[in-house]
Amino acid sequence: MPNRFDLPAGFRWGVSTAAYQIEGAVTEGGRGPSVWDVFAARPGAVRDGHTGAVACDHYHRYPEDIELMRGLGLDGYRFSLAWTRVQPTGAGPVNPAGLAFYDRLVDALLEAGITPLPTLFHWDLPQALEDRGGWLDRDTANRFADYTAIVADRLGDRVPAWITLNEPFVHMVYGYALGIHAPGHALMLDALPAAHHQLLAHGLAAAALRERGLEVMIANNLTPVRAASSSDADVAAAQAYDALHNRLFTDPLLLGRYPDLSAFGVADDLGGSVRDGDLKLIGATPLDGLGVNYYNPTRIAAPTDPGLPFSEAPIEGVPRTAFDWPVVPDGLRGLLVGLRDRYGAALPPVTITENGCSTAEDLDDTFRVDYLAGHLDALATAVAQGVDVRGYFTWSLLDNFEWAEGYHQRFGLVHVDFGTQRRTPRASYAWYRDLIAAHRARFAG
Ligand code: IFM
Repeated sequence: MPNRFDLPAGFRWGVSTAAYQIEGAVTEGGRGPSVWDVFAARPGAVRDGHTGAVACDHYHRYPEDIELMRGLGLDGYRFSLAWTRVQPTGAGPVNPAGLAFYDRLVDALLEAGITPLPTLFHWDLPQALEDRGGWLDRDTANRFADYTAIVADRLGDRVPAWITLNEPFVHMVYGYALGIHAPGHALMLDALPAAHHQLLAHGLAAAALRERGLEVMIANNLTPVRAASSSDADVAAAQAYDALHNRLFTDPLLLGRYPDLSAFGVADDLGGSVRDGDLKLIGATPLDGLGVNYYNPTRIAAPTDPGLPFSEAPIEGVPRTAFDWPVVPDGLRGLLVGLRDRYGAALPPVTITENGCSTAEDLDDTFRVDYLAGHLDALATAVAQGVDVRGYFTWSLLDNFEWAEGYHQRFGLVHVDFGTQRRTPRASYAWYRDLIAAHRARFAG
């Protein structure tokens, strides 16, 4: 296969997953309940009452899944650890069986020649911590630092780089502002302390990782924001949305300050949660890499109701995924160039830690192949335009539990029959495998 994507030597190829979306085995090995176990059990919370109780049964089938990864020729595998396997109540005693599972997973990955890239928190907070306020409670950040130290002490001899949080924006908005995800709070702007406490947790965990000589990353869901028109009102609305979705989670890390949220009527202390010294702490450990999860751009217009300073406008005339998300590959290029322009030398090397699409269940996978090819083209263009991008991890290896959508959205290179747990690689699996091999061949010898 000719290598049409002009990406540099050493560029790293991977896939991404998350614990609650694939592991299943939620009552095995001493695992405690997370907010997602409790939320998914609520009638009406998840489409068709689906839960992650079994998911892809990866807890038992991880050797088969690692064989699939080996078949792709991956450099890296991004997965998340379930905090409640390590500490069933999010604090206090360690659960040896939980740590042993991740020990086995890491060893099996290394044996397959794949570098593990763990995420410490991908939305499955211990329910015991939620009962004490979850991310609205400042102390959750301290608990996260303790948990980080535990797993870094156990796995840090074999795992060089760590992602602290996955998509703190999405977790705050869906979990705390709108109530669409666990833990199901609909607090609107009163959810903002959940953003600050996640970032504080990042800062504390980053220090713990660095003390142990480990590399630190974070994975943010970022979207290039376009104003629906050049009118002052639309442009101002787009700036407000950009501050909330993107800059709230990158400015404190890279510039040491929060963006101006005055358009939301929010002061710099984010609902009273920011204390003296917090911003210094959040930015104190420089990131070794910024993880970018990109799915689509956002088009924003002036507000249509008084509650928020923006409204979302449709993006017309482009293909749409099964999730109805617009497919705009060039948005990835624009996002990356925009990050470089905004943060300059403060921007660490970028890794695309998620990008992919949900499609219909069938195995004719042209849509996914086109999606991936388009985004890799856009990525290569961003690299040619001077953005330092070191790797690409597609979402996802397997069809899995897609949160409030249950098993209805299929993002996998590999189809999963959730009745039998049979894995069947789709056409995009072979396409990605050949792409990785062609990229390597180009630089071999
Ligand atoms: O499945 C999710 C993942 O958990 C976080 N980023 C977006 C993916 C697709 O919705």
